[in-house]
Amino acid sequence: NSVVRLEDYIPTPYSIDHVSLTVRLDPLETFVTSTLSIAPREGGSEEAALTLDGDDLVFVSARLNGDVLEDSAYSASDEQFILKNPPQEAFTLELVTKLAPQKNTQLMGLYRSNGAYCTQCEAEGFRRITYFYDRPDVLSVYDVRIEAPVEVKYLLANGNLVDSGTMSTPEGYPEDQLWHYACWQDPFPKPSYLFALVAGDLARVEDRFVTRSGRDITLHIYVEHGKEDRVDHAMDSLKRSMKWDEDVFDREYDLDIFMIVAVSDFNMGAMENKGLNVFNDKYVLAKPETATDTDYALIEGVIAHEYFHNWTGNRITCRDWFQLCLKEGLTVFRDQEFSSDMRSRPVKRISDVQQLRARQFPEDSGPLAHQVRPEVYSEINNFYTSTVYEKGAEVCRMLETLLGKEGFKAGLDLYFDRFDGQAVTIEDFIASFEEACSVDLSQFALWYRQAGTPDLVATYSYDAAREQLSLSIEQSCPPTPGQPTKKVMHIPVRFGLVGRDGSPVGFTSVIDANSGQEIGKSDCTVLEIRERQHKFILTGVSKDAIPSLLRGFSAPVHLRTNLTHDDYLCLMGHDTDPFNRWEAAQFILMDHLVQQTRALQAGANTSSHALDDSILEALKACLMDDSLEHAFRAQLLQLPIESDVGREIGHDVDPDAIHRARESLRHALSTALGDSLIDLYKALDDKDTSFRSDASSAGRRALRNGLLDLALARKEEAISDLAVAHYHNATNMTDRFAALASLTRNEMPAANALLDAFHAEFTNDALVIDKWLSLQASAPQEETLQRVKDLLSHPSFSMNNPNRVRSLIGAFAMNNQVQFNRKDGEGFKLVADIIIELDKSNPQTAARLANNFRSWKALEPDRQGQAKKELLRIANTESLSKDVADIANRCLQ
Ligand code: B3K
Ligand code: ZN
Repeated sequence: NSVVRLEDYIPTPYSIDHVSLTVRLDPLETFVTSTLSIAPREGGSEEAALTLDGDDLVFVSARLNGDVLEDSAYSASDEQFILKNPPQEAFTLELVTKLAPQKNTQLMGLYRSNGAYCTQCEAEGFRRITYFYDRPDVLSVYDVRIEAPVEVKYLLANGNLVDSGTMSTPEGYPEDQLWHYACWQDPFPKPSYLFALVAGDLARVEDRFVTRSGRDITLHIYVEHGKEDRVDHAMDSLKRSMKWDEDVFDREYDLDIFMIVAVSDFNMGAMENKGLNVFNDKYVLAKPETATDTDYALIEGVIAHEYFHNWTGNRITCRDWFQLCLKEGLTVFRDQEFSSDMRSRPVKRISDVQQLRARQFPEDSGPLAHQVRPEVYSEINNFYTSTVYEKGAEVCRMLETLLGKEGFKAGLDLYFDRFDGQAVTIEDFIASFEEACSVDLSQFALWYRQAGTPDLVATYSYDAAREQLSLSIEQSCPPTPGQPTKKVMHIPVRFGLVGRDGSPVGFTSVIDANSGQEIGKSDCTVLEIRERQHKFILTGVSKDAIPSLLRGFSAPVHLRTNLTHDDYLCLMGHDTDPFNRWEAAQFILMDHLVQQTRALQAGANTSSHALDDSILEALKACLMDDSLEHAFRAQLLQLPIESDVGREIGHDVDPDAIHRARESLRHALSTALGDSLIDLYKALDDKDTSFRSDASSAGRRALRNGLLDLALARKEEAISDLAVAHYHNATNMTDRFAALASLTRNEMPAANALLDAFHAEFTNDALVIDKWLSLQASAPQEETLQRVKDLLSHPSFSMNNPNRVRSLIGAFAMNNQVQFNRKDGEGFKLVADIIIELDKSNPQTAARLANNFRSWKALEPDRQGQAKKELLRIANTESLSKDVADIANRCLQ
């Protein structure tokens, strides 16, 4: 079991300054001729052999400086090319390999999707095309010539198109078959993982963007024929991203053309290849009849994310894959900021925190926990995680909170200036901020090196006589694999005071009680927690007040406080920080759910723990408050999800009890809010049928659909009828699918006929069918298991397409806590069966599915036993991929 360690990093002994590739495309016999300009690196060890990476390659031939190499001068296998005694001055090496893209089911390297050729090289896919130093610190300028029959209409690669035309038919092909070629040049040195090639008979949508310095950029989006009418939103998002990066980060685009290609077979969301982004079509295609508001928002965010990589990732890249968060965390932070500016900042923040809690927190609290910047891996593809991405983004956000907007910008500007064109490390990144802001970030840097979600316990008290509010914050961090003890971290806690009447309360100064120093005046908004037990005193607090802590979720921590139920109600109704209003509601609801679950587990019946009237009043007040955004009110309606409740409980988790507790809370809320839900639902009906995808229209739909869903918790026939009418009257997918989903999840009898009708209407629309699959897989009822099994052989399902697999099996394992975690172990068994089968063709996607076992150790003993049995069965499967073996073994450790 070979592992790669950060501490073992050494540069390559040779540089590859230029790559000239000729790719002659053929489904089964593609020839790749790669001519490398190589030179020994200064200070590199003399006479070291040149060892290039390969993966599953068929070697054809090799030449050194134009001469055929003697057999004894090299060795070539499917996974390596070694030139034994390279010249100690610059030389060229020509390597020819042969590929069968049609047979590439891993979707890494060169493969075919719906008849088109495309590539995916990050992290280590380029070595499946040709032998290379396939690592991010080897930067080369690429010239690419693509050859294919003219039916393969578009021939695309990175950079600018420099030549194209017809050519004579290559030997071995029918003489009447016409061939053509295209030559592309990318002037920016790049690592091999950013290489891309796309070729096929696609449809092209064109537009342009003029940069702020006046350069005219051609924009092309390529999609399957017939999908041209679903590209507008992606194109518009791209132009807004380009403008925003100029306005906010001073980053301008650098090539003459920017291309996006949407393909239907793709392992992840999208890929930022220089000048030629390749996308999962799910993150490009949208029209109101087929895409929901959530899809629109995701497309906007992913288009922005990949575009922003041009600077954070491409112009400045990673020295090695341990530094992945250098580009990913920062780019997620940038796309989150973009979406905040395009939409509502508080609503975006709440949904990002919901994501973080749903995905990163469970990872961080289970056997797969790892650092934002890991130090060892056996399969890098398994580290494209929520920790690297989302927690990585939180670390950037904390830097901004600590340094202020200007300080953060100054640090980033220095980073861009200093490291443009280089492959760098997290240390380089941090040093830019330290230097630009003259601060010491050594303690802060622990965020990259320590895994686990820190726990903060805050205790406050008010001394009326002294007019002082004292606040003590204790931090700890639970052990994670390989890290039994943790150092004290540097944690920004944004805060403010709210009076018991709801009005903001001021103070005159902030004293660090540990040092006795005054650290802030009345404008202080952030407490920097730097000690295990850090105490602060706010002076000049003229009346009793409640501290509103961790405003905007200023750090990715788990916070407990001595605030009372009434304190939280007050924050919920009055905090000036919208995030904390939502958070206060969540806290109260979570507290209720945890207690109710415990009672159920102890044998009580469902309504043992009544909901306090004061919460109902407070929720109702917020819901009816027209000064609050619709989207925000919709978020207030969402109860904590079942997996969050499980994590809050932490051990001996019984997903059935959680589900029952949550359903009974929904029922109680629905009943108590009564007609007001339906009245508001009706009042929000927009008679204007023209669809607008903007944030405020989407917010109105979200609230209306949320109200309908909560009303359905009562399971009354009249409300079911209303939902059915909602389905039929819907003029867009958002409303239509919301009705279908609510009827299905609330187990209303009307759901089945509508599910069939929905399928019949959208049979040929794979992205809509994905919604249909995942909705059925997420339904909590007992029959879901059998239904998922049946769907595996449904004509609309295919194990070869990652989107279908994720929609059916991924949704079942991720969104269906009750059925995946069945006590009889059948849920685990089903998912394990799929993982084992899928691993044979697509290990990367199989490993992703295996991640869903990450919380098994927190389950009650019976379920733990069932999960462990399946994990062992996976781990003991013969010829298991490294990808799946790594996840299964770490889960079992
Ligand atoms: N950088 C790619 C992810 C590649 C994953 C390879 N297993 C997408 C992104 O983060 O933008
Ligand atoms: Zn990214």
